[in-house]
Amino acid sequence: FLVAETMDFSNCDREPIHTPGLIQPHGILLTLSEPKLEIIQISENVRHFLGIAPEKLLGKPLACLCSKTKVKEICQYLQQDNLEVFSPLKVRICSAASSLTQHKKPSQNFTAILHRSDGLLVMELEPIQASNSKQFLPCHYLLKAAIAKIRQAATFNDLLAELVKQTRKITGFDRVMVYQFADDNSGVVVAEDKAAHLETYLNLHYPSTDITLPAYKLLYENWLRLIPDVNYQPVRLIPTDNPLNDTPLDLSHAHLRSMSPCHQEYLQNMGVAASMSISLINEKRLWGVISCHHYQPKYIDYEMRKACEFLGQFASLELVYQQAQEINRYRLQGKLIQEKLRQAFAQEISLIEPVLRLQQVELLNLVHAQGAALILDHEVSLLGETPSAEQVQALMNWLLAKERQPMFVTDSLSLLYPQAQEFKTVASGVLVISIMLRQKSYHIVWFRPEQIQIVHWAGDPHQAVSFSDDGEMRLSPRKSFELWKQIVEATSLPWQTVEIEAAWEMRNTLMLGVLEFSQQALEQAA
Ligand code: BLA
Repeated sequence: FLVAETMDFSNCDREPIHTPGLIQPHGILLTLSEPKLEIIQISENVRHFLGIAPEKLLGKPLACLCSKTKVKEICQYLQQDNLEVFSPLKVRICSAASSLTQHKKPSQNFTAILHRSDGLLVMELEPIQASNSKQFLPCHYLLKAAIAKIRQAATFNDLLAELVKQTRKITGFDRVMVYQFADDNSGVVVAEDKAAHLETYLNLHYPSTDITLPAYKLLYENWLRLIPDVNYQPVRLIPTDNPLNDTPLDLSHAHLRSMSPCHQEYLQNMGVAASMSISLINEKRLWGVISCHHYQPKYIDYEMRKACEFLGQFASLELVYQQAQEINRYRLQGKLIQEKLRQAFAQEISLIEPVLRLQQVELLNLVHAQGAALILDHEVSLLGETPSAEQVQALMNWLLAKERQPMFVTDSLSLLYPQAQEFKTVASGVLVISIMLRQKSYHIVWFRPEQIQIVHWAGDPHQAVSFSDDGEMRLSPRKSFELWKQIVEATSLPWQTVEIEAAWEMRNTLMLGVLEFSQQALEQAA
């Protein structure tokens, strides 16, 4: 077992999490040959569930565990291309097995989930718990109600809020979050629904290292992952290696796959006792996960898992739709601002006034900035959160000496211009549009704060997440957050393509204004 002190994090991305040779103990995993359906591998806990020594079952036909009719039914299923569509089967362990048992156990009902891996048929058996049938409403009614609510969401943020609320409602987890990935694979908690007594994780950021590349791959390939008891003892497969190729069985698509010790420790340090993750996929990219935490062990049966998986797929489509809507609304808002400006230019004789007369929020919202400076020759006007006029002037002198481009964009100014460290809290990111005409120069500079400031404004994360004794360990969200802070030091949120487009459009509008203005000046002079 790996411990934090001895772990070399740089190797994490190479950890073969898909071939642990181990499963979680809440079900039995067996591999079968085809077409004979002989047992090739079986998990050690078959002893616990059925009272049968695993070695006794190796090489035996599946029929020694269930009725011949059931085996026939399974053989029919195997004719289909996509086993997942026809899973699960209900399997009753019948008297045929009794000759193999050491301690007779009453027969039990299991859900059998089938898929193929490494040339073998993998069968996972999860016991059907009596309490499941007592569920007040059947799963699909709960799902239907949840989807109806989610569909009503009018904006992107409403959608996220409703998604966590409904997921928590149908599953009963203590905490449900939407964790969204950035382009660099770091992430932020963008929505949360939780039991009232828990502290919030909303707006907390984590570095990309908290989810390794193989883990991303598996989250992308499988819509759902359940760890019903984080503190479980892993169970061995007997034999560990697939005899067909003498390598550990690929468990990428096995529900029971044992989790990486890294992640186990992470969840333990967070105080989490059960976890479920549902992938959110946007245009073939892992956009985020619905991350569900419980502070007691919690099992979710296969039917409900399928319902949650469907919820994730539905939410993924809605996210894509709402995101496109949001961009449309944003573009429309940009157009209205440009129109206002054009009209103002037609009436004014000054160049700065029309822009200043825009409402301050409009000018800042145009590119989602916190501050802006307008510079006409050497005259500087400031709006919102900005460096001082002298600092802005010095920045422009540096920029103009360096390059005379119509546009300049960066989300980490101090890397290029070290003096920017002094004002990184308000201006780690800058977006500049410049017009230079007949010896006159005209610039708009938008400023964005260091990312970390945004988190502080949203609520101090140091206050938000506290841990008992092991708050010092690297594998905990607070330590992760510290790491993320170091990574994003003096960096703003990246400027998005639509925002850069909006700034460019603004430059075109200004250009027209400048030309009109100089035309008027020429006419007056004549
Ligand atoms: C997996 N880490 C994950 C997963 C999530 C996170 C969502 C996928 C979980 C799953 O498969 O069910 C991270 N979960 C978070 C974060 C929050 C959350 C950030 O709820 C915030 C609230 N993790 C580390 C380090 C390593 C690491 C240092 O912090 C590597 C050394 C690894 N994370 C790691 C691995 C997995 C993982 C290996 C895959 C676990 C597995 O499927 O076996």
